[in-house]
Amino acid sequence: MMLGAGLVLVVGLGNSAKAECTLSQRGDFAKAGYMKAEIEAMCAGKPAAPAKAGKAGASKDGKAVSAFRDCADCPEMVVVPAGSFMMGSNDGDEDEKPVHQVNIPRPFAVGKYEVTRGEWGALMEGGEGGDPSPSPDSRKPVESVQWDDAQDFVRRLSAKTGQHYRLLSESEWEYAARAGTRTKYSCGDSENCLSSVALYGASVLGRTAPVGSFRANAFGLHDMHGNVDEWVQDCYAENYVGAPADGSAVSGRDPCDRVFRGGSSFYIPGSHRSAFRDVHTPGDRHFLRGFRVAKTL
Ligand SMILES: [Ca+2]
Repeated sequence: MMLGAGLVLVVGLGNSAKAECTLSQRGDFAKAGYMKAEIEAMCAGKPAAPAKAGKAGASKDGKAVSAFRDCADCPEMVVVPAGSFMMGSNDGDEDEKPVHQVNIPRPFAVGKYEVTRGEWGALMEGGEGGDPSPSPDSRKPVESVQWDDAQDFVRRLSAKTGQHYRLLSESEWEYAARAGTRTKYSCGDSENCLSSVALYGASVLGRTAPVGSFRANAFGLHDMHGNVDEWVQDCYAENYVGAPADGSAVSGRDPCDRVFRGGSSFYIPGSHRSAFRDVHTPGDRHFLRGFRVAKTL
């Protein structure tokens, strides 16, 4: 297992969790725009403050990204603009080819963060599935979520709000992760930059960070790289021959193997590339796998 440069977050288990940050991690928080008192709070295991508008949450034109919620306990959402991008990579795995253009025809909303334990618990009380991490921190991402669990969550969220919530399609996810870039990561090609936007190479005790602990991409989205893997809607196809070019999800026989994206905190940097794909059966429940929601506008 490759260890990220200085990004080991050491957290004790149990309700008396004690957290410490390395100097390097404190530096990453500072670069992400957090003030000293906020960094101390986060390193003491308290929830992360919201991203800094105009810094972590700035759009490419420098304007602050606005976020919204449809209810007090609902995930915070960011509007992603329509646009086109080149999906895939010629420098990655075979299933990332061929590189092809995808057109996202209209804006849609994306969860600013991975779905958190708090959001999961508020909506899924009495529901099936989901096994939040042993950390008591409600701002950490929910883990051990089956693809079917995620579907249940978006169904309930849609019913509660009267809005159309869903998972992202795989192409929407890559579009949102790239945020206008064609580099390996949203911040560039280097592992050094990855450490400013993602928790990766973590220790077993500090395996996830509160959402929003790292710098947002140009769309104002946090943790697209790292922290927990994120289920998307699509059935897995072994390459992009004949793949949808309009942002829609790949459908197939149900059940089919489902795609997840972004890499988790245990993975090596190459697994956090914007183009990297992973797949499992929809009933698989892995402790570093969660999701984020999308909303059709
Ligand atoms: Ca993630």
